[in-house]
Amino acid sequence: MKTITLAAGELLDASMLTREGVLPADTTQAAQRIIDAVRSEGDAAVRRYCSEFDGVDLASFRLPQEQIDAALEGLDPAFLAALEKAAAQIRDFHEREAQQSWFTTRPDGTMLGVKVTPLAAAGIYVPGGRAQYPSTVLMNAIPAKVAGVERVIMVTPPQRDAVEAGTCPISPYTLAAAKVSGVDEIYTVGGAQAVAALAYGTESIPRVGKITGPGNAYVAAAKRLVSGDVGIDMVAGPSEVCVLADATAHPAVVAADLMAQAEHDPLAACYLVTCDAAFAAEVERAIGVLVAQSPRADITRASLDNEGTIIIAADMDAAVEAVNTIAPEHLELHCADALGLLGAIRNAGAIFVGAWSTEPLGDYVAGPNHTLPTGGTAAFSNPLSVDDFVKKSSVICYTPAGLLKDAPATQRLAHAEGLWAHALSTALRRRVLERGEDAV
Ligand code: HSO
Ligand code: ZN
Repeated sequence: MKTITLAAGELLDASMLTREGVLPADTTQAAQRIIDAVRSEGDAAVRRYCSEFDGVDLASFRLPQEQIDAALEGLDPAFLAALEKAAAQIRDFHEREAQQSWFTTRPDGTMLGVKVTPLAAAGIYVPGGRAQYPSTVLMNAIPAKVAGVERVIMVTPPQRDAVEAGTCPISPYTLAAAKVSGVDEIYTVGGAQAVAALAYGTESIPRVGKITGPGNAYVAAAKRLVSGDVGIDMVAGPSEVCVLADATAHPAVVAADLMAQAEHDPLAACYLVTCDAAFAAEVERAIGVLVAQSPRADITRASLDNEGTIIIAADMDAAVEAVNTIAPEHLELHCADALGLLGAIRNAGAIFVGAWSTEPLGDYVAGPNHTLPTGGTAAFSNPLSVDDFVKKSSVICYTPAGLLKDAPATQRLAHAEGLWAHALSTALRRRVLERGEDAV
């Protein structure tokens, strides 16, 4: 890990941090070509890319319902129990955050409000290969279902070996998570072609209102390109954790939590912010011991070597400001008065308060969503939530008394904007109400 030591009175500047995550131009161009082909040729183009990129020729993209239903058979009961526990707690949390339609009335009887309507269909992208997480299926599908989305559609690349062996082309863990969280349809299609199919629809893959979920660079580029024509959640960068620790923290525990993020990806970014250089040295020593025992030592070391940063601040105020400048995806507070610091934290995707609240609890079972803003975007954006799967309509319902009250101001503003018929629309109604005349 590299160390940045801030002098007394010095604050961390964002330019001191290196951040990966810019999509290369040729990836975006390739994704655009795939999107154009899927838009104009539909299933034929999707089939061609599945064969070219995944080495798989599929007669049909849709996974038969019997295979989804059979997903739980033969799986380790302890895994299933853990999955169901996680699903129940994620569902409970997201039910609490769901927003209701609301209405208010003025004394003149005019009613105003917001009508909340679920999207008709949502598409969840699940990556293939190694970074395939059942927990991510739960974190995307459950909020959609809680929102009331009728068709939750999952897309994921088929596993070539399984297709060749004639077995189910999707990992049983992923399928089990889909089943437990109520996914309605699964299509064994991945890559930019899956994103394009969900955005514009093909003969066999339905068009959706929103596409969520992580993916490789082509998927990220495709999501960015189709956004506007369809909603997207966010284009997620590498995972991040920031631990803010004082001398009361346990070095081995902090080391394990940094490694839990580092093992995701060689580009994952881990930050340790503290005022205590001796404590930071202890953490580095503990990492050295623990990483040697990890089956993912290569990824973990690569991440900590490339992206790991220790920030030694002169005092706690500067340490907290460093956290706000980093605006990490995950923040852990390992300090004597962790809860007391909460008010000062402005920018973080998820805040884990106190030494017992380790980040992997949030990845799996705590309940809040683990899809969080990365790359500093926690300074202005939100965790994935039920809100991502609904849309809102304003409702305006005037009474005659309300119209008479608000018509003069409307007419005056309309005149100021030079919009004659805008003024007329209220003027005619006033005339009807005041003189009983029918307008023209
Ligand atoms: N920490 C990851 C989510 C995850 N971890 C899934 C394990 N599985 C990004 O928030
Ligand atoms: Zn994780």
